[in-house]
Amino acid sequence: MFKKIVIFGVGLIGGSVALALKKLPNPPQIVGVGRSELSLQEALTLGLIDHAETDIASALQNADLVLIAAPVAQTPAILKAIRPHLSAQTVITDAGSTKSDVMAYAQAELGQQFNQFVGGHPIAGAEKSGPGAAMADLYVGKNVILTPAAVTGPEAVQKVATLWHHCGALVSNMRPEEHDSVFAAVSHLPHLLAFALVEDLAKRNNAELLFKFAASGFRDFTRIAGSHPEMWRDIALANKQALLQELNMYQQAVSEMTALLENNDDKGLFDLFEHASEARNAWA
Ligand code: TYR
Repeated sequence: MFKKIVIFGVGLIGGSVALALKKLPNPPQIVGVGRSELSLQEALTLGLIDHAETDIASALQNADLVLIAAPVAQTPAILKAIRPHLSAQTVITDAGSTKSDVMAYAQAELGQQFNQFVGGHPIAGAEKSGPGAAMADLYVGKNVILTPAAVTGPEAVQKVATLWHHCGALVSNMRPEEHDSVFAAVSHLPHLLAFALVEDLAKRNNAELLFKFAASGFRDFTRIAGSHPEMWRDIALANKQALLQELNMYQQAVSEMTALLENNDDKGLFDLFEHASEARNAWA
């Protein structure tokens, strides 16, 4: 089905798609485009891509699909650059963690060809980044959310769903706003909290001592604080409204916990821990 795929951003996310596609019986040609010459060279050396291309026109020639896998704030510039070279056959999708902003950018930048764009978000990743972190099985059994618009062509949605099925993922659809409020709660908030906790400790005079004795609980809570700073800056700003609401609710939760502790409310603390523990264990 795919003969040529162009990936903007061949890091952990784009590179893992490339590696998964390379395992197909008839793998497509994979062209990488990116800001960093170094990353593209690494992607070539690792065999993630067949070509690194700096000329967008030749990259897009006869492309079946373009995947944008760069930090979300780069999306408008990438769409602007590809628009003049986009044929009616090329489907465009992205892997950004926020969807309302990306859908608005696509509508603004692609005009008539907005119907060839399908917003996407693979719910998979790691705190590691770059081409060297790519894994062929990153998406196996993982969810991918697509956010087609009313005007999106059904064949375009089908093509993007097929791309992710090739990677072993489970595909479902959501409205962009619903997507952004769900992921503000279960992904964006926890990432911000992890960054905040690590930063709070790292700034202290005795940080060295603290980190020396931090163990598995700290490791589990803060793994995602090792994530890509630019990617998370862009996500935080793109999903600012939903995130501010989540931070607000979390602050209330922390206040309630503080009050229970100040009041030596042993029953209150136990009930809260029991309820949360049951919810966590029922999920995982
Ligand atoms: N950073 C997350 C982890 O390490 C993965 C992830 C990040 C998934 C962003 C989705 C996403 O939008 O587990």
